[in-house]
Amino acid sequence: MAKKITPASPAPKLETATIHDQKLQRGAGGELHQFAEGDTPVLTTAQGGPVADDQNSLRVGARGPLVVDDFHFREKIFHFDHERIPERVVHARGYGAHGYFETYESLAKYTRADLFQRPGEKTPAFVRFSTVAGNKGSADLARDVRGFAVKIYTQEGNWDLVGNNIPVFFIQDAIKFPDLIHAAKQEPDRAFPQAQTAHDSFWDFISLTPESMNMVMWIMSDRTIPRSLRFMEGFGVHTFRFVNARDESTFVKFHWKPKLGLQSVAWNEAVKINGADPDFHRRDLWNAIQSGNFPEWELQVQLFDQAFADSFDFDVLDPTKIIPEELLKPQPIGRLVLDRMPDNFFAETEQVAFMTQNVPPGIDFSNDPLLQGRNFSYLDTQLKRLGGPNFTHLPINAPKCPMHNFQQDGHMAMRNPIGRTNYQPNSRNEGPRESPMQGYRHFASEEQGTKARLRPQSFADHYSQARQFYISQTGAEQRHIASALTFELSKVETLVIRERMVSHLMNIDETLATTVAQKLGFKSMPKAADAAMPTRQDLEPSPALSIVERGPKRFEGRKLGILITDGVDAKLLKGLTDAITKEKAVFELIAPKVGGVTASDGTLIAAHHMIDGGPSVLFDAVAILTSASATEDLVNEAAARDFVADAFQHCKFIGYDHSAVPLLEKAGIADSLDEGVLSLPGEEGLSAFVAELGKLRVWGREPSVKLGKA
Ligand code: HDD
Repeated sequence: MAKKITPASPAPKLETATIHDQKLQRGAGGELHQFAEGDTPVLTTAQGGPVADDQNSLRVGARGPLVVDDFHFREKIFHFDHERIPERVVHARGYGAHGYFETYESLAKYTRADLFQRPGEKTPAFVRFSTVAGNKGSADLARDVRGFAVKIYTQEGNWDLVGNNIPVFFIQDAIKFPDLIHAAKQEPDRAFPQAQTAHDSFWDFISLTPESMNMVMWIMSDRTIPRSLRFMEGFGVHTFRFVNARDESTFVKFHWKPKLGLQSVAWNEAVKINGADPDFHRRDLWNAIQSGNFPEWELQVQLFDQAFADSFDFDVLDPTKIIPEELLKPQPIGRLVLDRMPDNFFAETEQVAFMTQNVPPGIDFSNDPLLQGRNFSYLDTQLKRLGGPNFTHLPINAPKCPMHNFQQDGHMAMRNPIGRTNYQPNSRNEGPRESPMQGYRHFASEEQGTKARLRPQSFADHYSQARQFYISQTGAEQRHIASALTFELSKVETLVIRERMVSHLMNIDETLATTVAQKLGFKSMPKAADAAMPTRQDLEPSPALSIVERGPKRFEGRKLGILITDGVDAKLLKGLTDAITKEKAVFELIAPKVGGVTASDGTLIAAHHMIDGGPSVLFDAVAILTSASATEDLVNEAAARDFVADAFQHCKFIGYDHSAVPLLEKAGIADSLDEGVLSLPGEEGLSAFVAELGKLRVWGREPSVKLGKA
């Protein structure tokens, strides 16, 4: 029997913690208890020495100099000075949550991966969502790709599926990643713009990189301004391999599908949310999980063999291409549920280290050159970020399965081997040995070729799928793409870059190109960009690519904002809030004063926000329940008028009672009421309103409010 060298037990749990200003202590099972009254622990230095005075530094005389004897002061300030670690070079702003992955059926036929063998088995998981370009403190609603990184702590090691909410990428070769990111982030001489691609460098690089055109369509679509992290898809992007116990391989693409469906905001709304609540996505995830509404995604896979790959119009190794779902239907294989927030943001969300190279036996890589380049980059970056090779000792990164090896020493080593033998083979019969049967076996693919810096011809079609994406969108979504391109290019000062971009659009869709050119004020159209391959006009639209087509058709998980005043009809308000709760949605009350209002029946109702603090952009739909006398004051408040006008402009459903009509008039919408503005009183009014909410937005209104027209 091999003797255990590295203790396999999980890293030690914190004994005490302070959460939300409460003093807490961990019990034996890891559960948190509040300290008993009168049982407050004594403050100590990091060396364990009890502290007598934490309010005043040591000095000579009341008004004299400080002295270096003050080891408590020096240690405290030293530690504070070193609190920050380098932020991630990309995906710096992120938010994480714990949960589990549950397997539906055994996938033994395709993969030997342990987590996919037993139906119903749950495996712990941690997910970190992020934006890409902005710094750690940037706002949540930046137009940007969202990272969707999943770490699953399987019994055969951690599996990191480090994906995005978009299934394609900008570039085909990892060697271009530093250029892409340099161009996207703040320009180096001026350090702006923050968290935005609307500047010369980004579009200069993009317009010189035709392979990015499919991704350009995705990032200019509403995918990059999601309403909630809970309402977006995730994708593994690359083609991977499943490998079964007989070492047979099946290609696989991974997709996360949100249970609550897809939803995005309008651009003008995103801009305002960033001001009203820069933590909008964080707060939303926090509130959902803390209130027991656990977000859930289904893991679906597109499985295919070499024959399918050979017959497909594009190269399955090209990360700028998808396999349309209509062509190859994704199969559901399990679900991911997020049910717990981290105890400590830094320890978990900040220190979590995702690495594409982390795959358990049964999951393998393909020859996608972007994936292979990533497999180098992530390990390297963790060393820089976390300061040494022992970052796997941090509880968030440590596997939750037994592990034994001879790795030792290094900065901050926590898991230290015991005993004399730290090598193998050894004649003492000590320590772990490799296992050809249990261990990871790389798929034995046959490879040959000339060593050279090459790009295959099968990667050369840069426009066909960009066109397919565009023609698969609804009219409203196509308008948003045109508006987004116009907005971004309007911030580009170099005219030739604007023209170069429009010349690419000519290869994607001529109407789109012309619309953007006109909105930018072009006097004439540029000629279409030279293309390595002509755009295929025969690709069928793929409805799966549209967010609106994939909408949830229900209000579950969404939030209604109800603007109330003194004298609000108590029965109507209760009827509405009950109906919303029944839909498994939530509501928040907005009032002139956060202290609340006195309702028609005399009850005092506290509000969640004052009107300035709860603009309608924070809600999926709004209702306005007032009394006639209070409305007289309300019409004079700019924030109240904006509340209504913005909700209308952002194509939201609006419910109102009759006394609110003067406010609708003052907000300038009374003359253009449509099927999305509904009168509430009466049971019929209420149920009609709540039923309509499932449509989420009245996009048909948009052309009349000229939303987003540049
Ligand atoms: Fe990356 C972080 C996703 C290409 C190099 N990447 C990072 C994160 C996500 C992705 C979600 C954040 C992980 C976290 O939350 O900690 N990256 C992608 C996707 C890509 C991609 C979906 C293309 C399909 N990335 C990519 C390339 C390279 C990198 C081609 C380098 C050659 N990515 C990194 C990195 C980061 C990173 C520099 C920064 C911080 C980190 O890794 O931990 O190594």
